[in-house]
Amino acid sequence: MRIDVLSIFPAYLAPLDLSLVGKARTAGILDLRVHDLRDWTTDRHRTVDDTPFGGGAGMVMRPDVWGAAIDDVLGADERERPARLLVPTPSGEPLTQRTAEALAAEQHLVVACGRYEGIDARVAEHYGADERVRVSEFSLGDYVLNGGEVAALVLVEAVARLLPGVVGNPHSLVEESHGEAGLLEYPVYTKPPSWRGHDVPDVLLSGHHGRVERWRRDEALRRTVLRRPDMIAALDPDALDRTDLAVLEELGWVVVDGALVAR
Ligand code: JFB
Repeated sequence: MRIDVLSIFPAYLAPLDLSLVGKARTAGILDLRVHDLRDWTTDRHRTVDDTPFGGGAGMVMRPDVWGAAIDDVLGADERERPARLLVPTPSGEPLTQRTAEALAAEQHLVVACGRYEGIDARVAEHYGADERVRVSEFSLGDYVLNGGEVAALVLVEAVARLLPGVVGNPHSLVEESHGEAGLLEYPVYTKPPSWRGHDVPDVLLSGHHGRVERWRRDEALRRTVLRRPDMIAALDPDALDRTDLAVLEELGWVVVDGALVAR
């Protein structure tokens, strides 16, 4: 997979040389190119922003600079298999594991990291009508950042770890939070069995695989009820066993008209 990241702070993307993403790059699984947007400016001051039409605070990034940069990183062959233009913005659709999975199946991603008050809206509009690319404006969550670079880091890491050959054991991908189960992960423990008076739950030392599995499932349900009731409400009750439903009932969740609701 090829990923181009465009930013006025390319140094912000330096962590992508490290760890799993760095390994994917050296292994040739990921061709990641980070570019300085100012390379596409044409004036002496390398200007990327200007004042907003209609007035208001702050500055807006100019569409002409972005257009020149995006045109250059898009290949001539993109009509066959459109590239994906990903634009982090606080007003975008939430980035989810499902998004990351879909993007991991693509050939070419372009991430346009804005700063200031964001990128002139005509850039997304223009490339939205361009056959070579599909545009997605996405958000990391409901809090305000200063620019798109952190979102680009998050996106690249979330996608790169799904590429075949990047994460050692593909089984570890299916069991994790936001995987197929629709639950948060169960708590994990390692040695020593007793640490500062805190003991590893006996069941995990019992060697009884069936009981371990059931305990983990109960803990996952418990955590999800406490931390992410929205995920409980989204569960399909038909995908739950009788013990799941009993645990949920104890935690105040019952099935009404085929859906889970808090009592
Ligand atoms: C992303 C950004 C800004 C307008 C602009 C570019 N979850 C998120 N919060 N904030 C961002 C984000 C994501 N993804 C984000 C790109 C840009 C913020 N800004 C600053 C702040 C408020 N309104 C510029």
